[in-house]
Amino acid sequence: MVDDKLRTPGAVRDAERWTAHNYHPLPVVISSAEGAWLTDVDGRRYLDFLAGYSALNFGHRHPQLIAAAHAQLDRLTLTSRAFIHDQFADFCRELAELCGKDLVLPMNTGAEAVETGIKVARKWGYQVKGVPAGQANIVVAEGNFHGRTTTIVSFSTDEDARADFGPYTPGFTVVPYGDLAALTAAIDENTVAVLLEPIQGEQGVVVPPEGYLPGVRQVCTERDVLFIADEIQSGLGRTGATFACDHEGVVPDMYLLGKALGGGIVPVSAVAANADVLGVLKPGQHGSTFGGNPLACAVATEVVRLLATGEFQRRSAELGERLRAGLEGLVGKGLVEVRVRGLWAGLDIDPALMSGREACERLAARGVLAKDTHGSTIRLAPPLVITEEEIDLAMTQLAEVLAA
Ligand code: IF1
Repeated sequence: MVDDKLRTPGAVRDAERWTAHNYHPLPVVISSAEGAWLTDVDGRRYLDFLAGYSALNFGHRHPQLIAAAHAQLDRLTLTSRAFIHDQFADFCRELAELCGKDLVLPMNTGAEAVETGIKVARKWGYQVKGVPAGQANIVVAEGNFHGRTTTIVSFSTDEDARADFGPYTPGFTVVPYGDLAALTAAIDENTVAVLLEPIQGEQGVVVPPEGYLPGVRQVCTERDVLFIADEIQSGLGRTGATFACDHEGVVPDMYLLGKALGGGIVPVSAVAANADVLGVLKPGQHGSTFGGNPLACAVATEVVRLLATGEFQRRSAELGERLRAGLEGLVGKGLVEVRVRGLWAGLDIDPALMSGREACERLAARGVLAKDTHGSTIRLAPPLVITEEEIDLAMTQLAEVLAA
């Protein structure tokens, strides 16, 4: 018997009472999880098709990641960067090698990696490119999502994310996403960087036109502008490759990484770039209390080793085709459009049928957890450990929700 109405356990009311209402969570109270499965306080199980917004690419509590965390917890958890620790070099070297870059700068959240990228690009602009002091500008895309700091929301085009947080940080030019001519026209002599998601996540998994990313790469090279790829959500296996940029053979000047880099255990983010870029930073010019801490490095090094085999990227590519087939079979049966890259999909539901939120509530009542982005769009991003049967199960439930 499918319980079509989600009960609102006492724990939901309690949470609502004691927290700021900056989220509108589904009324589901999770108490444990393993792999792609969650269990709530009443013992009901759910298939996780959000995976922490792609922070759980390796599933909940991946044994190798948990083991790395346990081992480090029993040895050393924090030193600050005032000293070095024995996990630091391996993490930075192995991540730099995965990225094909000289250097890594570890931080904690995705927004901190984005802020680091912005600061480094500006300093590089003044000290290397020769942009006049205070004149640096960075080209960004409409529909971007790069985090929630006041500087990052300064260039957001989402009013919910931006309104009433001014005064805003200047120095950003917004152009339509996917429009190479508009981006090229926006670059002037003071442009120090182009900052883009290779696929826009929060916008609903928007894949740019073929050739766009190579075009951006070329114009940045020609105009001596840094190409900064925000791979915080799209990276680390999600799209069927190590990085979303890989699909078109594009190598950015800076990779911004986060989410899954922490293995779903600790916040870990990082900027990877060559020495001519990250080398502009001198001691005392940037930092973070927890950035590169021993626990974070121990877990993230294991994440990099999981990715080094290519197994997760292959799974994402192969199973992504099953996800694509399942979703494309629902176009015209409640779905208007689907966008899929690896195990990452954006679905536009017929607005006349229901909102994305309503679809997610009905999916949750049927044991599948997902999240709406805007309006009638929902994003699916299961852990990369998902199986064919679990994908089929989720597709069956989605079909029934759309048909109800
Ligand atoms: C929320 C979604 C939103 C990101 C990209 C940087 C960051 C994110 C491409 C910042 C973070 C999270 C934030 C979370 C919901 C989720 C999200 F797209 F993933 F669904 F909001 F757009 N670059 N995305 O996606 O990383 O500082 O959060 O570690 O804020 O509601 P963070």
